[in-house]
Amino acid sequence: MLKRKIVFINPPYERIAPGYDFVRHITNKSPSLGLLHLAAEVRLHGYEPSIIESDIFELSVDDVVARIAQERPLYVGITLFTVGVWGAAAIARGIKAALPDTVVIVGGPHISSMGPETMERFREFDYAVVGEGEKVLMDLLSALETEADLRAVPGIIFRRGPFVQVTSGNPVNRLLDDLPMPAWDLLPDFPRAYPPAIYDFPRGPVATIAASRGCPFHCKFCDTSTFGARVRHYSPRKVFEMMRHLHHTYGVRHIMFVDDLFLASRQRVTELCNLLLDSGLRMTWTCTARVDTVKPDVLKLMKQAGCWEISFGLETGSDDLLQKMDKAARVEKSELAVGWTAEAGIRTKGLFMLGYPGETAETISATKDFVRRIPMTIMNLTKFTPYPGSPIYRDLYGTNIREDHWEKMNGMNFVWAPEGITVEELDREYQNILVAFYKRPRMGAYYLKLTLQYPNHLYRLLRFALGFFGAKLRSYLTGRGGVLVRPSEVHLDTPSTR
Ligand code: B12
Ligand code: SF4
Repeated sequence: MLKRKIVFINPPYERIAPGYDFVRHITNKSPSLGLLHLAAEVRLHGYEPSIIESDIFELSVDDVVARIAQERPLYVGITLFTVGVWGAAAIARGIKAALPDTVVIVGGPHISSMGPETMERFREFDYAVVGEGEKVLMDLLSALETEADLRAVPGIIFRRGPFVQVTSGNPVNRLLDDLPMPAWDLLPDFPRAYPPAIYDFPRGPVATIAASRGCPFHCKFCDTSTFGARVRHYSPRKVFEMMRHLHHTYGVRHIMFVDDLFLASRQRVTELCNLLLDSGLRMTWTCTARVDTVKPDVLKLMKQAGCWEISFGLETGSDDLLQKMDKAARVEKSELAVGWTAEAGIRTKGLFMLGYPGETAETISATKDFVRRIPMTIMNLTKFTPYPGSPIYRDLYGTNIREDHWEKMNGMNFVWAPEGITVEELDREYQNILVAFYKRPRMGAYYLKLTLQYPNHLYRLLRFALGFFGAKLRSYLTGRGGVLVRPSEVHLDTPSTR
């Protein structure tokens, strides 16, 4: 019997802001874990899935369409981040032209936050799945194949003539342990082709795991519409088994936990650490945490069990801005958590953003002071972006759709500027904050030591450095005074243009 083919696509998207191309050498190349989960699920039900990671293999829209035309699948499933919607639509149009009978299904964070609007705008997408995809996709495929009434499938969007219909309900997987393991075997050249950002891991190869889903908090810049507020966990035993499988089957040496709240349950983390310690499985790992979820004793245990780095959403050095963001923590708490983490011998990656509504010269200066005084080892600074689905999006745009901004929503473009600051000033401050943090003898010595300890990062670093100095030089030579961003290529919203 011929198997039913389904090709999953992570579409091409603008990953790097114009003027910052050199950043490509050091950024994260993790595959879509969502597609790996979906591929495993459909395979379990007799389908023949494959996965195309466009950005990682630098495939254009035409490349992807040509591959689909060759494979002739019954279905195509595209994952949508806001930044990737236009690329995905171009792919869907190409597929419709080449293979009119192939059904195009979309899902992912952008659909969870702006599904009906997207389906209205892009008629090249046939069906959309809202929220968590495993169960709903299977229900949709089964309804399509048995010609059942689509209105009975909860959590989908489809068309009836010119109208878009949304079915209510958003079934979530309550027992994550029942899901099949992500289909890592379907990824070409896994795990070597998928390194995370430079200096974010000691030794590769690396793989990602989401050990839980959901977050009950409502930080105003964050889009939590895919997994919702209810936190669900894999059991520590299952997480341990996934780690062991990755290690033994693919030689993976480092795991990046991508859960929103890895430390939400200290008991589970403690159990996982004990399993790792008892088994002697010597893998390193990193995770994300809120500053109010760490305590010295757990940190110590995590370190013993291989934890190498924790990413904290520190955001800013200003309490006033933290309050505006509805972050429960304050600067003092952040300092305490980062201090405890350093004492436990775990690195801190600080996640910051610049340009949030209410940002001023004072808050920028507070952030510069803050990043210099805490024992943080790596800093990730994104340019504030109001993602659809985040509470701040509604505050800034109400029910407007702003699809003209979607292609720029990668955290590396300013698509909105706070009152009284220009994009050029923000861009200059963006560089200044990073320089304030990295350009210190202490950091120089630290990174030199790290590079000697883990020389695998050197090649990527050199390519980045050459690119950066080249871009700076070009900026000075063309009279742009060292500014790297090219404002003519950025659509910007300011209070006066809205
Ligand atoms: C790991 C991660 C990354 C990794 C891997 C990205 C990837 N392609 O998966 C890296 C570091 C590369 C990354 C980069 C970016 N990320 Co990111 N990332 C995450 C994070 C923390 C976890 C994602 C994850 O693996 N979840 C677990 C898997 C199982 O879930 P999933 O991928 O969502 O898939 C499920 C459903 O969405 C659905 N589904 C997904 N695709 C499809 C397709 C079909 C056909 C169907 C039926 C269903 C379906 O079913 C899946 C299984 O249940 C999330 C936060 C979060 N909680 O999700 C942010 C998040 C997804 N990222 C976000 C953003 C903005 C970005 C960037 C644009 C900028 C940035 N901040 O770095 C880039 C662009 C990336 C891109 N286009 O690939 C936003 C997305 C908001 C939006 N509306 O676009 C999120 C939600 C963070 C947030 N809270 O604001 N990211
Ligand atoms: S930033 Fe983190 S804690 Fe806040 S809502 Fe998003 S996932 Fe939850």
